[in-house]
Amino acid sequence: MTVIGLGAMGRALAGAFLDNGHPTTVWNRTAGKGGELVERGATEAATAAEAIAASPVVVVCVLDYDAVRKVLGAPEGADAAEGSDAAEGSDTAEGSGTFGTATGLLAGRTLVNLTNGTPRQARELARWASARGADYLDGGIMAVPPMIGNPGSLVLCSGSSGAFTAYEGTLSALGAVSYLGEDAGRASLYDIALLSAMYGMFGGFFQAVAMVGSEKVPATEFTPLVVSWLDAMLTSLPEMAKAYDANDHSATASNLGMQAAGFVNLLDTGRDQAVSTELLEPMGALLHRGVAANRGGDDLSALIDLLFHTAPAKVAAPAKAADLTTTADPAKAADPARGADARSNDLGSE
Ligand code: FVH
Repeated sequence: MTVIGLGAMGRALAGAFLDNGHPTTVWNRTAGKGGELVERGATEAATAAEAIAASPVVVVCVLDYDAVRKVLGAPEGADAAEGSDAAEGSDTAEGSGTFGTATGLLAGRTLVNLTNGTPRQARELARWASARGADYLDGGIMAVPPMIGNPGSLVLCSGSSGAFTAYEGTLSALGAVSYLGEDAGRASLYDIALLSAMYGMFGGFFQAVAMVGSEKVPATEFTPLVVSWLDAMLTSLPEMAKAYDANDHSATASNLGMQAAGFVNLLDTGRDQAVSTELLEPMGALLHRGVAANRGGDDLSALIDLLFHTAPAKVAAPAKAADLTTTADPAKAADPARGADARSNDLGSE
């Protein structure tokens, strides 16, 4: 294995490969981060090119796609996708000193990019890699570095099914691995969606702590209540998902109109307590839009419809829960062709 990028996550990935007995070559832009891994048996390459040349599988985990492109010598945007770039066989934008001549070395190798990015970036890089004879797998790591290789770590993968079949076992050193199909952008889409849910939760927590903090209630005293309340609310998500997929938001014990009226109190209390309402305002506006769109009698899940700028033609069938928690069989990959009938969303004031 080769691991490019030795930040907190790259070091954890390389460590897990070593722990599982995979000979591992590492490289990082700034020297000096591979010491502990070398002590554990890794080989440190002098350039990115040398690292790529060392292994059939090259895992890249750097800050963002700009960094990926610099490391691989891939141009940005359409040029990257079309494969008519000037970088082929030449040095990267950063010159040959640290990076080496990387692009021409990818042919016949599998590039596994675990850097966070957008579905569009993943698809462009997949086309760029494919034009250079490399198999491409994109991955979303649903774990923080200490979780890598331990229970609870999940890596979402999509892209080349051949590469996934060949290296699923190797990648499982990192945790459970779930394959989401040939579309290289799918893993990133799921990753971004899950992070969206996570940031919503953290935002709610920050607001709650600030709210009670305005009267000097310690966060540590209040947080157990937040945790048990969120635990209870989490149980409503599968029902909301069912309502959304069925386009039937009628079953409700807590209708949207009632919630819109109550939400005003969250904003007013923030103002009274001198706590910013910037995290709350978007949800308040969406609730208001729901009421304006005559959805006040519906369940809160009706708000999901309002988030689309254009009505989605199809909604892909949901993956089975098992697909996301266990090492998946490619045959079980989510298939957009299984999509439900076209939805007739009321887009409210959109
Ligand atoms: N850490 C986490 O909690 C999350 C968990 C989920 C997945 N993310 C994503 O993983 C990618 C790497 O994150 P990281 O935690 O390793 O990040 P850092 O510790 O900040 O290390 C950044 C590495 O990227 C290298 N780098 C930055 N810019 C460039 C560049 N222009 N060319 C080459 N390499 C570059 C940096 O190198 P250096 O600064 O040491 O020279 C580090 O190796 C990321 O996509 C997360 O979203 C992590």
